[in-house]
Amino acid sequence: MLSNSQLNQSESDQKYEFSYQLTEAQIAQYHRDGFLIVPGFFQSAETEVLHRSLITHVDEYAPLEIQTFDRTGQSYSILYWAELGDSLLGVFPRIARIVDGAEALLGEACYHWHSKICRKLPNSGQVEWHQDYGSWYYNHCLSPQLITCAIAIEPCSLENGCLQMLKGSHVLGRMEVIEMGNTVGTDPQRVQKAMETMEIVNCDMEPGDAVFFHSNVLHGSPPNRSDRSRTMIFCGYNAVLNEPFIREGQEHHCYRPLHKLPDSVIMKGAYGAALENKAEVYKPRPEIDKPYMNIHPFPEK
Ligand SMILES: O=C(O)CCC(=O)C(=O)O
Repeated sequence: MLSNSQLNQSESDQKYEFSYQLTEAQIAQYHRDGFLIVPGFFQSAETEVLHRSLITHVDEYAPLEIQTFDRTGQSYSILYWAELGDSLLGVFPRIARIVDGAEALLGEACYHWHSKICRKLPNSGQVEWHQDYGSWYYNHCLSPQLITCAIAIEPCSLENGCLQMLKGSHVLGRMEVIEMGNTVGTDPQRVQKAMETMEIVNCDMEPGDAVFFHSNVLHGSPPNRSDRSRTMIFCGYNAVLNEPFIREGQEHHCYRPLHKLPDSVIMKGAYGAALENKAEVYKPRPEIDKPYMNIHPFPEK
């Protein structure tokens, strides 16, 4: 465990302190559009720590990922975790600037829902258009008071399958999900109708850039048609008052106190072994998490 002295803000933290507080204008933009891009939310040196760790430990990390197949049979990889220990993966979702941003946008206190790393290898599949609450509804959250902060670990462009947001679509409310590939997406007829009047925004991002998005905003990403991988970390939060009203099967999503860490934690190296994540990683179980993610058994890698 980290010691209190590591957790406490100290004078040496000062040099890593920037103003990460979201402005009133940014908060208003989030409520209008359903998402908010924050360029340079992290320094590239910070995301590079994560990037290097994933490359160095790929042999431990890759078998813990699940493979998701899109409608065309192409796949991409996701690693999930819900518990937050002191490894790099456990520390990242506790960083103050992310948690404070999530709370400012939600307008209330939150706890960690789950996080994931989505890797789209060269020439890999698309993420179908969906709303996160389309699935999280089935995890027994009464309201869509959930938010995600996605941070680019590698450059993300249309060519390598960047995130795309349908601006303003969070106001449409939760839409039905249907089976696509071995996962689910929002009913394409509804997505197409929404696209007649709403703008698709490509989240062209450099490492360290972040996008906060509402759990009802329609989003997805096109296939990676390039020879460059596209890796992002997604940190998800739920309002404390919105924890699953049926706990059974959702124990990993129930409220746990969220111990925030100083913004300097990555640059100070105040985390445990880079990927002590075997204890933290959660593999969704098709019979319990349906239709939350993969609805067919996961092919073993
Ligand atoms: O990695 C992506 O492009 C999007 C991932 C996503 O939205 C999800 O897994 O819910």
